[in-house]
Amino acid sequence: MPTYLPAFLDTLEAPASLRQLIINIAEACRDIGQTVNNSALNNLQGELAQENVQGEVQKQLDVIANDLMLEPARWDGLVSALASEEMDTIYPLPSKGDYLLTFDPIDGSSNIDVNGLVGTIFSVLPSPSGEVTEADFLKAGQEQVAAGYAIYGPQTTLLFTLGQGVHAFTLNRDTGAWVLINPSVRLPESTAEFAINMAYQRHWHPPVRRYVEECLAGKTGPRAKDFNMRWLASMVGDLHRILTRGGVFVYPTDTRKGSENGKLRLLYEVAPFSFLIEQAGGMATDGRDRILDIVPHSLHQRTGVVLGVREEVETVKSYH
Ligand code: AHM
Ligand code: MG
Repeated sequence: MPTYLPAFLDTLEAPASLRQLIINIAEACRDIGQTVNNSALNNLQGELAQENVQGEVQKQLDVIANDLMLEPARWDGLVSALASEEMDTIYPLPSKGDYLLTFDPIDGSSNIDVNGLVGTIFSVLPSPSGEVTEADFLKAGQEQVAAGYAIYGPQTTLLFTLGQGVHAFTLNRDTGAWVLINPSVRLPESTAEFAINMAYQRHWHPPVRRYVEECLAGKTGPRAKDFNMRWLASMVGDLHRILTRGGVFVYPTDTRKGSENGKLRLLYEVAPFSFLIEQAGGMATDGRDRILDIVPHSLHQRTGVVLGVREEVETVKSYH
């Protein structure tokens, strides 16, 4: 007998409101996945003539997926405010729910038009009881009560954590039900696979340069093993592979103008994945410090990131 999402959530120690919120997010992700599947048929590919607050050109799907994530929160009474990669400021709701929800509606947007991997990342923080301001979102990642992502690949898969391990579900596309495929996702102890965009090599700082050079040196180098490399230009895709079979993901700060603080956003990309990776037995840092200890100073703050199998993340850290 398959185990479905609501029944599995009942086995976790969490308030009913949080369990319901995960169900609602999963439903929104199912709708986003369907929209992604049909995007070419419905002329939903391509860019809009507008940019988000970070100066990135928005795709049609970025905006539609953003609305699909907002939709359930408007009526479910569980969320008091939201923040997203695609919204300049926070989005407060009239209802005073227990939670704040942050998300990246379509991560890996550059893959949309090439039928590559994209997904949705989310993070849940406790809400204050009174009026919500941006400052209420600026909490260290360790205050998250839930985090997860959906990936719209050959299968539609959802992984999430409520701080009791990482759980994986796959969508039955015929019935619309989320079916448990792994109650406890764990990272292996070691790996021989790294993920980094090599095109920026000349801009890297010495510790990252050293780490990658040593991986590339293979069996006869200081690491004494051959490494493989993968880069999907989709954090969701790369991290899903790492959560499935191990690896390390590096998107460092570098010397390019605008990349001094890295590319990926702390609140709704890096913090949720760091929570998941730690819960799966891995490690997540900005190169030096634990990501989940960093207190953000702004909503769309960027950070360098090294996360995945502990041994590799420790190695990069030791070079800093
Ligand atoms: P996005 O949220 O606008 O899609 O940007 C984030 C993505 C990550 O998914 C991916 O790891 C990274 O940007 C790829 O960047 P680059 O093109 O510099 O390799
Ligand atoms: Mg993103």
